[in-house]
Amino acid sequence: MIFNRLISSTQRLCVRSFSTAKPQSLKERLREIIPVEQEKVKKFRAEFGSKVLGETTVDMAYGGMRGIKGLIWETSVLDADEGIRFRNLTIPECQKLLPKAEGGEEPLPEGLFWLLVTGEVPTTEQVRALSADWAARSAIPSYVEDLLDRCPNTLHPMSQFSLAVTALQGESSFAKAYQDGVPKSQYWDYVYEDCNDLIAKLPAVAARIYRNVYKDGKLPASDSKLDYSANFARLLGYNDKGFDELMRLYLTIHSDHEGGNVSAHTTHLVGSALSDPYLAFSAGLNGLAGPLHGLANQEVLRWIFKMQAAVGENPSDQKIKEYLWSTLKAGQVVPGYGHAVLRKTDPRYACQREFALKHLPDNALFKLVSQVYTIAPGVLTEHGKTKNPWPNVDAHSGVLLQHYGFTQEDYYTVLFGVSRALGVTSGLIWARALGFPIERPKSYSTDHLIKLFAKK
Ligand code: CMX
Repeated sequence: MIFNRLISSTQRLCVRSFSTAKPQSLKERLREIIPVEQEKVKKFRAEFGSKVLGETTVDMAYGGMRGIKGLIWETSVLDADEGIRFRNLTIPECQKLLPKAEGGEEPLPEGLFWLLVTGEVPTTEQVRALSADWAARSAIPSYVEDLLDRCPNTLHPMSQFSLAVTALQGESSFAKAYQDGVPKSQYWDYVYEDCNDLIAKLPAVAARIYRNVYKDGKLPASDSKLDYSANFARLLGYNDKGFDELMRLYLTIHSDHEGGNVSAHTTHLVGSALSDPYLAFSAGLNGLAGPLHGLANQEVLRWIFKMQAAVGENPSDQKIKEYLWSTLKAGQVVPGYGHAVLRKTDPRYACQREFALKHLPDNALFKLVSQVYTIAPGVLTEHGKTKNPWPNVDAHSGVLLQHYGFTQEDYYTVLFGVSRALGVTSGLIWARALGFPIERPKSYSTDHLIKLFAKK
């Protein structure tokens, strides 16, 4: 009952109208919401803190903690069948409700960040102000530029990305404030500043890596009049309204996927030691760089190209089926398929497919990916191992990028990383606002468990 009452008080806050001349800033709004949420959590825990969330079996402990309910993540929840909801909004609802660029149809990731942080859909004015705020924070220190310029082109873009984010740590307001003895009640304020600085600086870092590795190393100046995605596109070297729209959609949908995935959980875990957001996010990036997680977007493209070489142009369904089986019989995974939580087609795949149907219906690679979509679930089901034979986000993203001439697939996970920052930093802000403690789950050795269960 108490809980319901608190939910309604938060909802009342959510429907406030914003009619002042200067739009309320994200931080001002957050300052109002945090005490309400702190009180809600306090009362909820007082009443329900001893309730059981679920049991832990021995297989769960050995099986990557799949299904163990042991994390709080405020910004999104993933349903096995429906897919992701960002603060209770599905992807199509976000596409409809979040503010757009002038003449654009896809949501602006700035608006998604506002939604993740506050639980509220921002106005266009609020989003424009956030774009301007990020533009003002976007410069990166020269030592980070030097560091990236010294990296060999052979160093994977994700390693360079993580390296640069760790190096940006020298900018952390939170680390400085902590050394100065800031009280716990103010942690969120400094973490908020770091998170916004970090997000703002990522396009300059990511584009520098791209330009160094694949182009002549020269970058244009940031354009503070453009939204985050369009400016990022220009830094990368793209001046194409279609690509701007793709970036807006891409950066929105890759942002958050509740708290248990490797990049989100790693960022959350490292942040719980009060490592600042730069250190926490660079750790998360190292997890995203794994082929079973974010690097799968690179792996998908490599796999598709190898398949193309093997099956030729306009392949029959039978040829694709045989190629899928050859991958599985070689003991490899089919990249872009399967998921630890989802049991249906990922709505992030579905919305990218919609984008392709609208903007590139005749693209040969899109047709091939669509053909694989009609065959792979059947083959994976027959193979009988994966619990989810349906495609995930990574099965589609590369095809869209290739259409716009963005052909360097070993860079694709960096784009995923720029987007993932929006979700995991929102999580960090709330973890500090709600005073979450250092994470420390209990572990056992096999011998201990044998003694516990099999001693007689
Ligand atoms: N191809 C072949 N085998 C697969 C498979 C796939 N796409 N997906 C799962 N399997 C296998 C697993 O390797 C596992 O085999 P073993 O029993 O031999 O270990 C078995 O099926 C059971 O796995 P699961 O419970 O269905 O899946 P998990 O929760 O363990 O793993 C995931 C999830 C995503 C790592 C897995 O489906 C996979 O490896 N997919 C391919 C890589 C990929 O696309 N990753 C990106 C995910 C999205 C993201 O994070 O970006």
